[in-house]
Amino acid sequence: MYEKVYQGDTRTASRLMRDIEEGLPQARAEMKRLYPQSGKARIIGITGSPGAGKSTLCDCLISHYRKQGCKVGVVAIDPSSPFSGGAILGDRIRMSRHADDEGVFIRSLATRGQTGGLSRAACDVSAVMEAWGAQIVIVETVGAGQAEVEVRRLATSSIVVLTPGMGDEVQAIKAGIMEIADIFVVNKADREGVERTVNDIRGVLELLPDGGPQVWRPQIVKTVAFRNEGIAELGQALDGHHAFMLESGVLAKRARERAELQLFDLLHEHVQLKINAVLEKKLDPQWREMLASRRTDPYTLAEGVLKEILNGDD
Ligand SMILES: Nc1nc2c(ncn2[C@@H]2O[C@H](COP(=O)(O)OP(=O)(O)OP(=O)(O)O)[C@@H](O)[C@H]2O)c(=O)[nH]1
Ligand SMILES: [Mg+2]
Repeated sequence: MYEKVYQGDTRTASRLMRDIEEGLPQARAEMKRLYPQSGKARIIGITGSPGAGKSTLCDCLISHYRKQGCKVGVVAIDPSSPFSGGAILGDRIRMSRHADDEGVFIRSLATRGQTGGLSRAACDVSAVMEAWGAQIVIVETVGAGQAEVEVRRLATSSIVVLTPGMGDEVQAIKAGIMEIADIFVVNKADREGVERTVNDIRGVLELLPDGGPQVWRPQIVKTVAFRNEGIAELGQALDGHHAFMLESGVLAKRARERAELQLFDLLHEHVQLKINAVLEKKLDPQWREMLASRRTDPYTLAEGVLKEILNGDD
């Protein structure tokens, strides 16, 4: 029922994504079927502070890869902040020139505050995009926090976007928060203070221990995204990183880790659903009262819930 996904039908692909989110068995069966074919797309993560220019860069990269004849999927992660509605809307507008392009597939995802939930969802979405034909999947998240870390695990190349005059952020890199970048983009290079920011990043990178030829040295690229400047260089840096990942065997290693993580996330989700179901039954007003008045204790209750889950009477 999802055959059209493989012919590049965007609507069917969207439906499959929705159905898998809703946990429909036929969607899960389809994911099992397409899994062996997936895992070949390049997944480019873009993170950075709000307003750094991630969506604009994303738009530039879409054009860059479309010119090379690649189909491109974009996953925009909604940080579920009060601003996110606007941000996502803005993203859609900024990328709207690709809206009618059948070779571009843009999809927003909401974070649900649950560990692993986001990477699980992003994993599924990018697998479907791949089945739909995407050779490149770009994942945009607002920097800082769990979402960023989770997306990093999914990406084959990670871009962290900085802008001039972000002294504090470079400090954050120093503190290790952003040591995760494969490529640093200093966007808004039309503004004052670019060289200072570049030098600050360079200074931090010099502090990294030389890990030898098996360890990638992060690169720095300057861009003016809204004028499409520096995008060819960024494309080159991305190609360079990808080639390095292939040759060094890191790509294969990351793919293994990703598959294990996906297994872990899925199991986590299954178990969580079971816990919720049992708790819903067990935690009636009487139990709540007993717990509150300490006539029973959470230890005993947890053991009881666990027993019920293990007996698997669902
Ligand atoms: N001066 C300057 N402005 C830019 C540049 N690139 C993007 N902008 C502008 O910066 C603003 C934010 O750009 P976005 O691409 O929405 O940034 P973002 O990081 O996706 O923002 P959020 O998704 O809201 O976190 C927009 O008004 C862009 O036009 C640039 O190179 N120079
Ligand atoms: Mg954005």
